[in-house]
Amino acid sequence: MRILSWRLITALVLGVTLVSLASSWYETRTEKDALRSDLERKAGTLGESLAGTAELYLQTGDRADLDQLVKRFSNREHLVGVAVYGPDGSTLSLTPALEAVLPAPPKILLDALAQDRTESIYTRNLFRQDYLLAIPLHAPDNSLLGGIVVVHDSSYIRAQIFRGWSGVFIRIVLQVLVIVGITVLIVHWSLAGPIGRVAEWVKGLRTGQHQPPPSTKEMDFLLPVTREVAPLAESMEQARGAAEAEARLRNASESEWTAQRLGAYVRDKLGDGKLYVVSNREPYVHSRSGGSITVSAPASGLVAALEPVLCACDGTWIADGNGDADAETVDANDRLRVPPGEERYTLRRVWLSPEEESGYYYGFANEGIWPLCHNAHTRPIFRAADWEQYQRVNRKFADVLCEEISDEEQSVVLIQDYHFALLPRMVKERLPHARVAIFWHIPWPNPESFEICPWQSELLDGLLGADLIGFHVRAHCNNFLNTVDHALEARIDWEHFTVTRNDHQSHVLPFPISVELRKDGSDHPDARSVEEERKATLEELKLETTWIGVGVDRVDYTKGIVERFQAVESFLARYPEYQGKFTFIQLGAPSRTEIKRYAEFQTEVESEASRINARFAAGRWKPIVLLLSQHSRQEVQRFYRIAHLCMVTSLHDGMNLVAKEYVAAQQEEQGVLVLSRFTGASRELRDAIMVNPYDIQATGEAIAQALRMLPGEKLDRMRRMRAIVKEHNIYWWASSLIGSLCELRVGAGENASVSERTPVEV
Ligand code: ADQ
Repeated sequence: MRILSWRLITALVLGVTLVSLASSWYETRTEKDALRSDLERKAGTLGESLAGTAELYLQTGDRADLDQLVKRFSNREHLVGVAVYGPDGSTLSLTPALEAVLPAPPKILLDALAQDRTESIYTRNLFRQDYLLAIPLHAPDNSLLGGIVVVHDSSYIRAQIFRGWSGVFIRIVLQVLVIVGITVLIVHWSLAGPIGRVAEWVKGLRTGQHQPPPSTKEMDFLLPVTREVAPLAESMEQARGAAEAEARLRNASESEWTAQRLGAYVRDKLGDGKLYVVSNREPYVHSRSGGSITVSAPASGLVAALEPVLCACDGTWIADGNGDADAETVDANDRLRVPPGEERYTLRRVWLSPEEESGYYYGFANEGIWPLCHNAHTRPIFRAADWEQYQRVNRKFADVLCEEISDEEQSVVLIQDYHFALLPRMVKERLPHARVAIFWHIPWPNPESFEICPWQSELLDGLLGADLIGFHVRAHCNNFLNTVDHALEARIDWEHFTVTRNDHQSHVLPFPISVELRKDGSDHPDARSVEEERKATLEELKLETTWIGVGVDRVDYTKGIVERFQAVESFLARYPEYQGKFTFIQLGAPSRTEIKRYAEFQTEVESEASRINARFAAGRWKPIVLLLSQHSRQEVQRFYRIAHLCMVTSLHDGMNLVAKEYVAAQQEEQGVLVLSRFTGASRELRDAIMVNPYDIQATGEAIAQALRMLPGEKLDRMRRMRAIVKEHNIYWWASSLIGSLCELRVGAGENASVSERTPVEV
């Protein structure tokens, strides 16, 4: 890059030359003055001494001595000669060399005689330059005897100055070269480098290679520019990303769903309608910490899926406000706009009393329905008091929902989970033209299991108020339809998966929930390699091991955590060569600890880990690391990334998002998933190693199989699973659910069938 133009270089050369010339002129002038004053001093000394002697000879009239004196002072260094004149200016004696130079008394002499004082002058003729000093001569009575003229050749001064100037020209040329050269180098290093890097960065942005701005350390002077360009770059990057995503979608025949595409799709489907989501858990929780209020978003797949939809169509999310600062952050109608800082949809909080919370949430939902729907051999507990609270809270939510719904005919309501089984009927009775769906996130058991619930008919009737009832997999839909068949008076259409009861039709369909498969590495912001990440994590855990397995769960008896630990024990006992080399890291988020069974289960998990560790641990190695806390999303991602295998051994699970999260995090495609057959995820992720978690020895064998699997096979399996998660991601789930609901005809004459949207056999 040429930073200095020729015009700048010429100006630089001229400037340097002028400065050099001025300083040289000053130097030579000083030198010339010094040489002249030296000559004048020498001439003055000589003249004074000759004048004394000449005065003596003139008084005695001794012409011979006078001639002798004049002759003696010739041909000395730079001295041309001496001439003595009478008071009238007549020549008395003259050095022969001066005969040609002073054919007549010089004017300077006549001036000196006339003024009676010493005079001097520089004269120049064709060949030489002389210095003439004229001194009047006096008798002792001070009468004028004549004058003496001393003549020096001063040409050497000119010659010396001339020689000096020729040196000056060479010096100027050298100075110009050195100064211009140094300037060019300095400019290049201090300006061209940083400017070049900024230009490269801007070029990268232009050509789509997004890089962080160059370091500001060496380019403070460019900070204003980079500060302006950085946000510009960010916007460009986002715009480019959106455009590329759009283009990709078009190329992939619209097979990949993104938050943006989902937003646009739902806006289109809803038209002028409004969307309402009801869930127990809220998307933003306000808490007090010290003197201030902080807001946090729970790490939840559900929130991730539904938030873009609400943001896109400005809907309303109704949820239990259980943050300790929630009440302080709502308006007079218990509403607030979220996400914080963006305010794109409304969060309406519902307040529950401790009795309601305890009876509805901990009691009926989590001690009753949860174990009822999971075949995990924990006995459900049904208390009439809890049932009372459950109905009461469902009514409370129905009141709030009906209060919020502004236009019944245009409204779309998505109710989430087993906490609100009665809500669909309650809403539909009051607003028959609203479109209502409920998504059941946990399994549905067979009719014989379900019928132990004393209020099975009420629960089923409540659910059948919905226009659409969603489960993760077909088997759960079938179980639900069988249960309805078994327990209620209703017409079931097995071909179209509908139930008609009291002239109302409910569609029952599978919508396998999923996660987002990010390709941009934003879950691994520090960009460490897997190997570096693994090393750093083991150092933090003060652990030495070669192979890592991971499990990530709420500490819940349905997740098969104890069975998993026992499988690790069985594996290490059967393959002792892995003792000291394989460690299983379990992230366990304490959950529902107010419930006795959960508190006991957590103790059981801890003691099982301790027992197995006591059996095998040696030095800095132990077989099980149990990290009991709610980890951040980044931390969970980190463990997914470093793990050679992930174990999901649920005894029964609606879907299990951990299995899909692990697959989504495996960008290097070298991890192996060990997956329970009893999860919804096992219907889609068929390339996992399937296990029956009750079979401890076989699950231990699965660990061995995973660790011994060849890289090529790992890659093939993981690639296939990633392709499935990528295509059927969380946005696809939300679009299928909302799209299906919007296709239904509701109200009078409702009998439209919904096209099956689930392309995989679930
Ligand atoms: P869950 O029973 O909660 O969900 P799951 O689907 O596995 O089970 O989701 C758990 C979520 O919590 C995952 O996102 C996981 O990363 C996170 N998590 C678990 N332990 C954690 C920890 N220690 N720290 C931080 N995060 C942790 C219910 C049903 C499932 C169904 C989902 C969604 O029981 O079957 O898949 O809803 O519909």
